[in-house]
Amino acid sequence: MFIDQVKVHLKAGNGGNGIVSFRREAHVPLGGPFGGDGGKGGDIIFEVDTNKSTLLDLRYNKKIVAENGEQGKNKRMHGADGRDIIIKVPLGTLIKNDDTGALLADLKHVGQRAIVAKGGKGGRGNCHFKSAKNPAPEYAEKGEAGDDINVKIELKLLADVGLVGFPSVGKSTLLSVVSAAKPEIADYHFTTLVPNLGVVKVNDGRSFVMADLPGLIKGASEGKGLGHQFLRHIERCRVIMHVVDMGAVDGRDPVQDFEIINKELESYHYRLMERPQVVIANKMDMDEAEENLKRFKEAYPDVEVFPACTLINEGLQLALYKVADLLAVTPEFPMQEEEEQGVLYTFTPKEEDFSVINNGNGRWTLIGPKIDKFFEMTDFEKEESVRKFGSLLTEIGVDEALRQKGCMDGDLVAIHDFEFVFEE
Ligand SMILES: Nc1nc2c(ncn2[C@@H]2O[C@H](COP(=O)(O)OP(=O)(O)OP(=O)(O)O)[C@@H](O)[C@H]2O)c(=O)[nH]1
Ligand SMILES: [Mg+2]
Repeated sequence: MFIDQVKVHLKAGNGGNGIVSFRREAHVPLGGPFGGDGGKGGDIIFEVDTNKSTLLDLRYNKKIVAENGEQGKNKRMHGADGRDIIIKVPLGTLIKNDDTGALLADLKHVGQRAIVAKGGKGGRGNCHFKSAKNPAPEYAEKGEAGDDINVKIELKLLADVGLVGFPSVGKSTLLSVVSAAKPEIADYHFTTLVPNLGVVKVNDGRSFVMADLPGLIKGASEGKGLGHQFLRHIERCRVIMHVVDMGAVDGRDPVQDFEIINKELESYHYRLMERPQVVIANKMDMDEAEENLKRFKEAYPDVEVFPACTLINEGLQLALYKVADLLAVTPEFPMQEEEEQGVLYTFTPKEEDFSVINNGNGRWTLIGPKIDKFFEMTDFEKEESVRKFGSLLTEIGVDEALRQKGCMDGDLVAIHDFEFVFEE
């Protein structure tokens, strides 16, 4: 089974602690602070590797942990930085924060790298805190914690051209004769479970990446067959090569086939029908092929068709020129996430449940979406409901937060127009 989605927990290295130490040497009576800084925690970096085509290696690696920075050393020496971890992924990999859904990296260029989980900074040793007032500081900073996130890694195949059609129409055969790819070819349906990529070189020197995709069937856009999970791989293809079996080897009607597949592309929500199509009339060596092609042309007079016999690589060169021409004039289609997200490589901070505002004179205000929600759900006429409201606030940490900010017994806390007296 083709792995195109994996969830992994990433823990970047923590920064090492700075240390407290003092210079003690013979003949140096007042040796000052001498504690060094902690090292930086290791980052977790994702990098495009064009030799990879699946996320398979990540499947068994549920948690990836980068090394922590070492703590600082005496004599102002830095602790060693934690080693970074570099995870190689195929071109076209998307990494999302699994908790918030935010897109963290969109790896679509050869050699591209993205730091997805950042290691913590090392804490400063006490040698940094010396001042006239405090010539011998007894404290040092702790290291910063490294990012700790759950990510969802998705692979969207990155091909310029996608081969689309019913099962067994000869998509993989086509890819195998125009590129060095060696996909499995057989006369049973759904031979291709994993999309294969091949680099196609046209005789005039132009080249592009082609993907053979698993066969589509009627209802694929609603999840039937294997089509559904792979339709989204077509999203990034700029041109579609639509292969039709003119030999009608499986007993279907090629005229209908063409319409059914286009309907599926249309029903899928990624505007797949907006991509230009190059139509291949395959298996022209079969007896009924000529007759079917004639009917096909009558049914779709405006569609340019390239008759071919992929088995012996016949009739494909013109179609490949056509693809290269179309690629030259067809821009990339923005993907759904990009349109929604706008910005890439952003971390969305977790939304706070509430905030505490100090109004002075022992008066405080609480605001925030969770508080509003509880507030709306509470009937302030009923004692029990009010009590429940109180315990919900405690549950999300309101008491603790108020106390931390300096709220004292007897202070007044307001939520909208409701006020209560704070007591421990
Ligand atoms: N007669 C004839 N048979 C062909 C031709 N091209 C491919 N075939 C045969 O058609 C069968 C299916 O070919 P594949 O290339 O595996 O078809 P596919 O579209 O990739 O099929 P799936 O991966 O199952 O969707 C194989 O038995 C091929 O040998 C052709 O031009 N003529
Ligand atoms: Mg195939």
